[in-house]
Amino acid sequence: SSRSSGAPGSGRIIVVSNRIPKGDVPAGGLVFAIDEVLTAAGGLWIGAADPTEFALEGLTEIGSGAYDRATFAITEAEHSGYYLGYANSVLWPLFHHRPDLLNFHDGDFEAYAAVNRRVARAIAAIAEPEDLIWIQDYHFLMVAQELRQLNVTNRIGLFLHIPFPSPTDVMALPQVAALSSWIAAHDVFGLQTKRDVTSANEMLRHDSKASLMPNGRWHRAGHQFQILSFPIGIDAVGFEETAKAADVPQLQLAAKAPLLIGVDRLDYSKGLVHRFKAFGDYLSRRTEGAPRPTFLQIAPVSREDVTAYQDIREELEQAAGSINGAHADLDWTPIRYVRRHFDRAVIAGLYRRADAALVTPLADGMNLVAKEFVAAQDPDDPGVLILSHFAGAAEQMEDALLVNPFDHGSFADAIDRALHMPLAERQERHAALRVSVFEEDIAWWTEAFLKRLRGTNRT
Ligand code: ADQ
Repeated sequence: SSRSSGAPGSGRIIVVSNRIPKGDVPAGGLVFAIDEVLTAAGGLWIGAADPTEFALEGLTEIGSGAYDRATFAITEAEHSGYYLGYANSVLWPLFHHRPDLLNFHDGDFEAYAAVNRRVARAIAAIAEPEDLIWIQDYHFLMVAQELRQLNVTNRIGLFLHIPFPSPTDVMALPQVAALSSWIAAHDVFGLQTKRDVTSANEMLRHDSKASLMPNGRWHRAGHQFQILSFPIGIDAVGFEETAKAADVPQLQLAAKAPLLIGVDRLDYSKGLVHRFKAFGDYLSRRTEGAPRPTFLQIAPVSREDVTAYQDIREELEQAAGSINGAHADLDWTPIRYVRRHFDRAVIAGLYRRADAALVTPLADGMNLVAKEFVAAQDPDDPGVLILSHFAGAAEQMEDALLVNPFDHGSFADAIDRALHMPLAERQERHAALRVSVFEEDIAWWTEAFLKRLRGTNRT
């Protein structure tokens, strides 16, 4: 159904994400990737303004240049219901296999729906028929459906950065009956892994209105849509350059002391308590006189206003204290737990300096730290990546030391193996990991998604 002024999808790209940089775009991370895409293709980036007392309709321009940036308004009450509530106390725990942490509050879903509706109205008011609409993440699962109700026929894609819930867990969502219609309103619903696609397909199989066609596309209520995996990557070349050039901060480690590193937002999905305990198990088994390892865990707090995040913080501090209490000596602190934020260059330099990385989430859409760590290594003398089976990254990174983070004994074995791995095996594993990190990088991801979205046909 081509229109007068060009085929659908040949126009601007309109990106929607909850977070939008208000000033300079920080190097690295998703916001950096979006900046790159829009700088090359032109378009508009829409994100949430800081909460205020009243929320006006429409968009406020906050910058223009190679592309435009604009914000939509949300009220303080909506921030609490939409962001802290439905997005981060319902969708986040559920999609990370933690239905036990679900926290339903009256009005939270209504706030989420209201914000999604306002975003949809703002987009509908400015979208040209050829524009591609690319929605980011779990904050906006209802925007596409709202757009369709406003008769917007543009190509609409969503990329979910977090895992898709299992068919059983998803039943804990009060809005589960509506979820498949939210998904079906997109042309392309993108997920991180094949495992996620399987879960989403499984859920849709229970929707009597949806049918999977022989070409692999879904059909529902007169429309076609696709559920596909696009594993997100990093700017591998840029990250490697940064790591090579980085000045490694003075760590004051004893000579020959092995360094293990972990870098995560402080989140219960990242498996930090299990990680600390597995490291504690490793220390308990360490033979007297063996080098004394240091585990540097960098974990800045996030979402401090959500109770589950306060709880995990306390639990982690307790675990660190008790392990250090049991093993520390006058000149040795086994766990260094740092809550600060650092420049990417510092993080990159620390990765390069480390002998092993512990990337061991209990659930994670992808986990970019695993990829950053590989990109940062010196190929001649690389560190070892210890990676959880439950990180989306495990699907592409089979040459890491894959671990089950719940099983502290085998996890401790993996730490031991990493710290004693012969150079030839380290090089071999790293070389294999490096191929996927550099080939399936952030540019590859963006291109793969946009190519699908452009090439799709809804009817
Ligand atoms: P996150 O849950 O935020 O992202 P992740 O993919 O690990 O998780 O990205 C974190 C980023 O923040 C990394 O680039 C890391 O270097 C950086 N970072 C963390 N702590 C830092 C600190 N103290 N100082 C500086 N930088 C720090 C979500 C999903 C993931 C998915 C991404 C992208 O939960 O599974 O990989 O989106 O899709």
